Amino acid sequence: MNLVARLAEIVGTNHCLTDPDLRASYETDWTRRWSGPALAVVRPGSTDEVAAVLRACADAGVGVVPQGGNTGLVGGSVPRDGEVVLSLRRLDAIEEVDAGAGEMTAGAGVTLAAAQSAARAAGWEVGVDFGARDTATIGGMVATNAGGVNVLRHGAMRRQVGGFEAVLADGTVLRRLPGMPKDNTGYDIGGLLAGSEGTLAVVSRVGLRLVPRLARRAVGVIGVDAAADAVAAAGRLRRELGSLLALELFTDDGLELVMRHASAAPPFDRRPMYLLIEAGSDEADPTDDLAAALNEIGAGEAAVVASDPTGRDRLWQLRERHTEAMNAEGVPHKLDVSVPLTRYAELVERAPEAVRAVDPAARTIVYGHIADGNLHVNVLGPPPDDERVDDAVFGLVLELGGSVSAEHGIGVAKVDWLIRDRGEAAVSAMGAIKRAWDPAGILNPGVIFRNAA
Ligand code: 2HG
Ligand code: ZN
Repeated sequence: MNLVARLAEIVGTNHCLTDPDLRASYETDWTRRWSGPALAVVRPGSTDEVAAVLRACADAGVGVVPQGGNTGLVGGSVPRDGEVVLSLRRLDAIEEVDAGAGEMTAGAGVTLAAAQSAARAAGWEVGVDFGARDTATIGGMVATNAGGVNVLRHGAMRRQVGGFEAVLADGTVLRRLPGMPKDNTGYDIGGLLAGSEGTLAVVSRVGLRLVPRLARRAVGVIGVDAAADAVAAAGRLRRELGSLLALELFTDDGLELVMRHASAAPPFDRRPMYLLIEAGSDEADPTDDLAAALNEIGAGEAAVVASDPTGRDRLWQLRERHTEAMNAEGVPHKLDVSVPLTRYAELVERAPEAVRAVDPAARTIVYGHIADGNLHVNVLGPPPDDERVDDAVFGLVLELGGSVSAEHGIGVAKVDWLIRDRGEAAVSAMGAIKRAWDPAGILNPGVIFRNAA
């Protein structure tokens, strides 16, 4: 029996997609920068089916590209060259929310938004949040160690993983659910899976460690004149505002695009840059604290604070809709980088200059999670395969002592830069792990490593 027939037998004909029209949305990434043909898209409905699919692909020596919500930005979840796309979206059951322990067991295909609703109903919250919440899945978030807007308070996805279930390339199932807050029994496999980008195993279920729900919230936006002022303000807010939950940077160029494509209105007279600040508390309303902190840092007239859900959401849209506004303008280069906070202002100033040096007509828009030293450098204009843009920005980042991937991963986009960032010894140690877990190199070939096996 050929592989496709065997896969159809495992998951059912309806869930083994070979028709090009049905495969299309699984074959192209969200930015339209990466796409490739899949042999088939399979949508297993259970862990056993995931294991059987992997065994069948291993027997046939065909690569497998695991895929969650396909919201990744580094080309790690779309096929390159006739692999089987393994969509985990049907594993969408929230099996258990333990309100006493603050834990949730969820299938890999549960969306972040669904996990958040279930957590909130039990008085808890998911520690990670970001704009693609309606589509991104918990399994994909673990596989990519997703970050987002609350990392400064709760850490990235790795820190939310209490337990896991994952399927190795040969179909073996590893399970530690729901997991325990303290567990020092040998290697931390859940921690290793976080950020492995589908190259070591396929995450099928996750034991999430929830964080307390901070139901009372306030959001502020202030204007600043320069990146150095934004960094200084961010430093003070981190020290002085105990209820700080999120601290984001965007510029007037970015706001301009958001206004054009998402019909948003500026909160006050335009300034070169803006900081968005969210404070949260479970008891006292944090609005006064936030307003006082913004006053202390001299925000003056260029400041606005909202406590009601609609007003908060309106302010958040100014930052969250950047990604979609970029996409509406064209196919952007997306360079997700981080540097030590002491070099952040320099990065914000110099990244556009570095891009201009290779393409004077390019438009560079930056925004990001300033408290984490994380900047999203988006470049519009140069064609997606113009590597000079990526080289210019990544070269600058390494000069500033930073990382070429803060939260989006390596995918296929940054494979050549991994070694320059981490060095040969570290990458060869990673390669040894990859070969031990997936000797035939069938899991997400071409992601993280150029030659998987
Ligand atoms: C964000 O922070 C996401 O909005 C997407 O990580 C970043 O659009 C981007 O480059
Ligand atoms: Zn981000």
